[in-house]
Amino acid sequence: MEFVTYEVEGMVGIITINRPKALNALNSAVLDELNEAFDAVDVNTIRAIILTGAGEKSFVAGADIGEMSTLTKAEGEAFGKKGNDVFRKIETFPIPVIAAVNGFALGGGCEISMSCDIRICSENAVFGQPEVGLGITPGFGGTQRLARTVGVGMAKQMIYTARNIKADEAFRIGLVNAVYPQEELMDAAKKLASTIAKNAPIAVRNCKKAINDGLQVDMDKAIVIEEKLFGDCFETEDQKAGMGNFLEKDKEKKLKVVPFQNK
Ligand code: DAK
Repeated sequence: MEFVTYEVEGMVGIITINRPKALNALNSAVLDELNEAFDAVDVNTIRAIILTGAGEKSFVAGADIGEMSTLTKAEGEAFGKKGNDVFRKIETFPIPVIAAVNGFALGGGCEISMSCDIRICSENAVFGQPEVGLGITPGFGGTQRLARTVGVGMAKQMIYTARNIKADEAFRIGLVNAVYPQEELMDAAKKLASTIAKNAPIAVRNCKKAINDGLQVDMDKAIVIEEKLFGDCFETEDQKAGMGNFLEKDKEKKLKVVPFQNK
């Protein structure tokens, strides 16, 4: 692949968007390769993914404005669908995806970070939805996911004004969970991913599905979704080993990483 790299470190996969000359802007080739990279993840051995951008300046500076500038209506729709399909794949990916936002996260960059489960960023990160300044609406889910992430009023303000915000403001409004010096960001992302990876994989997956699916329906239906995914954990090796270790009161065993098995 030319624009996306995929590395494995233990139980953590690292996907890097690598087009630094264009500040990692998303063109069709990048979107295709991202799709391929997520397809290549062996979810039976990998338990969390980190998504980041190459270089120290930009996570993703948006959809590729050069490529978009000449699109017809039909091509624009097809480009939107290509992006939305990849973003939805990330959002519904069976294992957690952490966005390590290492600089500009504008337009499609902000949007792809919001399709991840968790966002952390470096101190130089800048978030924004500048689309209305370019004569378009956010097209990769920004109008939907930003409102769900930071609340309707703040999302409307950011989208209508096209104002960029810095890392500290992104943290204050809940767009990112934590801010790190640039040189500490990847280590922090790996530590977070490893902490997730040490927990029971079926339970973690079911939590992701319960939260995602539950948010789409009313509370009565959401509770039923949780009940089913809770029940689904029983009789698995994860549940037997996890509870067994606790009941054995073996401190050593309780604290060690349990080799949980996938279904
Ligand atoms: N696309 C293409 N190239 C980009 C780019 C982008 N989004 N952002 C930066 N680049 C390129 C620049 O053109 C420049 O290339 P060269 O001139 O060196 O060849 C190189 O990256 C370095 O950028 P700058 O020279 O501009 O660097 P600066 O440090 O001065 O500025 C910046 C950094 C991030 C502030 C600036 O580059 C900038 O404002 N970039 C554009 C940010 C932006 O507006 N992004 C949002 C794009 S809109 C839809 C589907 C999708 C979308 C919408 C609708 N549908 C189908 C409905 C999504 C839209 C967007 O994401």
